[in-house]
Amino acid sequence: MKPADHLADSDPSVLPSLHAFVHSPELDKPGYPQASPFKTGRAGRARAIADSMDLLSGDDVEEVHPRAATFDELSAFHTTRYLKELESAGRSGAATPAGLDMGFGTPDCPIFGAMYDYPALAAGATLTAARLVASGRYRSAFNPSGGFHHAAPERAAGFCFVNDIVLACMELASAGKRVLFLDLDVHHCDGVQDAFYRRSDVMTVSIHESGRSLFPGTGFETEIGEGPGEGYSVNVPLPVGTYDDAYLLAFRRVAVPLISAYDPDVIVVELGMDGLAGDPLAHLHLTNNAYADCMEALMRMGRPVVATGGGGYNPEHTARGWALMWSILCGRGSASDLSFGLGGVMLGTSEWHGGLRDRMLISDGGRRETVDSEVERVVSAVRRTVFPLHGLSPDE
Ligand code: OKP
Ligand code: ZN
Repeated sequence: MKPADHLADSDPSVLPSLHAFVHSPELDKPGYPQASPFKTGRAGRARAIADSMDLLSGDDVEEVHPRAATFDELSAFHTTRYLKELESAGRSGAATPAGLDMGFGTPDCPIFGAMYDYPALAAGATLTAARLVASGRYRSAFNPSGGFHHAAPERAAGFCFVNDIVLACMELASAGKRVLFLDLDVHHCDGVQDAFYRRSDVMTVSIHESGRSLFPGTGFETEIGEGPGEGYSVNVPLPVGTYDDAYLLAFRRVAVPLISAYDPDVIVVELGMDGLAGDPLAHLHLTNNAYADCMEALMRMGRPVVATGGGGYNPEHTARGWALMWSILCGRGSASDLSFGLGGVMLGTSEWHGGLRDRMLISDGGRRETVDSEVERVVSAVRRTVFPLHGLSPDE
């Protein structure tokens, strides 16, 4: 089929109607050391906000408790010696020289008691989400405790010890699915991109703050995949100060046409909330409306969706953002927006009488022009190099 045949949204009536929120109280237990900016409590907070808005009840919603991924399951991507070092560092509280080489004991990936168990459970939750969706009975499944996109087969990095996303994408691809991975975290998904750089059965699309100003320093528009994977790794690096409309332009002009042309069986999306304005680790200027608008467009593409959390270092804004993401994933986005502040039935129970969306943020004129011209440059560059590989025209 020609790409143009896929530009229309598929008929949503053929999609299954169940939605799974994958979480368990065990994932709320303290994980990383106090001093780490990575707060595992965000998922439970998101769950509590969603619950307070009745977004976890009804015939079409299930709360699913995951089990930990087994050593064998983790070995699908990570090496045995890495997993053994991870296990023993957690148990003994110290890394061997080999463990230090694997990235343990850095400020981002410190040694702590749960450094094997927590990532194994988080990965089990993402695998559970992927399996629910692969069963054909679920429209969406969300593990807010997932999204560890930096971990490599034999290396921990950027708070990530086990790459749950790679494991889930591998499993979906092994089941014969055409997988689209979309990464909306403010950091480039280097671990996921590297895993599939030479493959065309998993396409990765990452929209992030440029590696010129942010960790991990990769994800430039020139990285487009290699060999059989050429055109199947896509990067949209954004400048400091990128605001909602500029972000949405990148999403609409790059991600949407490419996803339509790729025609995936399933979409996996990483929903790091660290692009929000004021995030202590990054420098974009987004509101959660940008993430919400992207997710609504993604849902309209009519494919089942596996969603994970990710970064987000203002815990309260991140939790509210994930509750908002869940409202869209479970098909109640606009309803949960409108039922508040209007004397709606949920008024008595909700923590969020004003709805989950942020106020708009206005970006000042000078800053805006600088951002616009850089975003336009990057968007045209990606369209010029990647679009023709998918039978798409770079211009209009
Ligand atoms: C993880 B995720 C420099 C410190 C950089 C890394 C942040 C990792 C973010 N060595 N810290 O993508 O939100
Ligand atoms: Zn991040």
